[in-house]
Amino acid sequence: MTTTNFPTFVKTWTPRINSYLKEHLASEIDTLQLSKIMAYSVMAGGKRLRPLLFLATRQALNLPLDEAALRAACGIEFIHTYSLIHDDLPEMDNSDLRRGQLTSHKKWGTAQAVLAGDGLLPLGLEWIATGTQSAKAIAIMTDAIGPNGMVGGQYLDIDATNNQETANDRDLIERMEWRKTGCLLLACVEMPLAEVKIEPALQADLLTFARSFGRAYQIYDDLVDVLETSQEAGKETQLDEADGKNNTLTQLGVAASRKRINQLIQQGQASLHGDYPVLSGFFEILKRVLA
Ligand code: GRG
Repeated sequence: MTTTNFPTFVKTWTPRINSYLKEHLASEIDTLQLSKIMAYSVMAGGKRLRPLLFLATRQALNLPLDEAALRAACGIEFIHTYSLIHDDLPEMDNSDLRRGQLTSHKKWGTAQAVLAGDGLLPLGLEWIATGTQSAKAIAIMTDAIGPNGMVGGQYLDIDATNNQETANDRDLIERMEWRKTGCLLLACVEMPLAEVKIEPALQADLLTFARSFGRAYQIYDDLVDVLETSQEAGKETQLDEADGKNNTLTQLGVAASRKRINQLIQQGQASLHGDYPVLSGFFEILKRVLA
């Protein structure tokens, strides 16, 4: 079924993603307790934004939304969940709450949480490989999450924390936020694009959409930290300032950060030319933090 609007797309595909994740996490991991610890974080909710973006891009490009696509989409969610588990560790952001429940290390112990994340990363890559049958997709994903992508962004984030030298360095913070969060979101659009031959102009437009959304999403996430309660956000909030984090929000303040999100939304929407209502709907998520 082809869905033409974002809420219907989310309502249709989120339960399918959740069912596939639940069933296959249980049946494809033979150490019961490890599978339980991995499932604890994966199945705790989460918006499934990245698999939805991957599937919505496939739909926009008239690629099949079959079981193989669903498997690859769920592989992306594993990789995202690994990053959340590791990001929450005492040696990283030291968070107690994630997705409305205790973080993995708080519930199961640090070694168990590290291993649950370590298990999700290769399993995610395996699901993307078997789902897409594409070496290109794996290259896109490993680039996006490696030292020049998500892990590199996380490194820069830690390096910039409580660091006066970087507090006012806009370029560094832009690079850090893009790598930490934008790269993985961009990969969700790049992987389907790698499967099709389309007009270079259309390809450029879809990449502009993905870059605008990916860039805006980290600023949105940092605004959630200051504007929402823990209960509203499902994770601890009001942490970044106390932890000495440097980000777009600490550099520019709330009003200018909202302005930047608005600019990115306009840029991303313009690149879609009103042609892709499901992709365009992803920007609605960001509006939650705009006054
Ligand atoms: C420790 C080897 C090692 C690597 C660390 C932890 C890490 C690599 C990278 C972290 C990157 C990170 C956690 C970025 C934040 C991204 C972000 C905005 C997360 C929130 O995503 P949502 O809003 O959350 O989609 P849900 O819960 O809805 O999925």
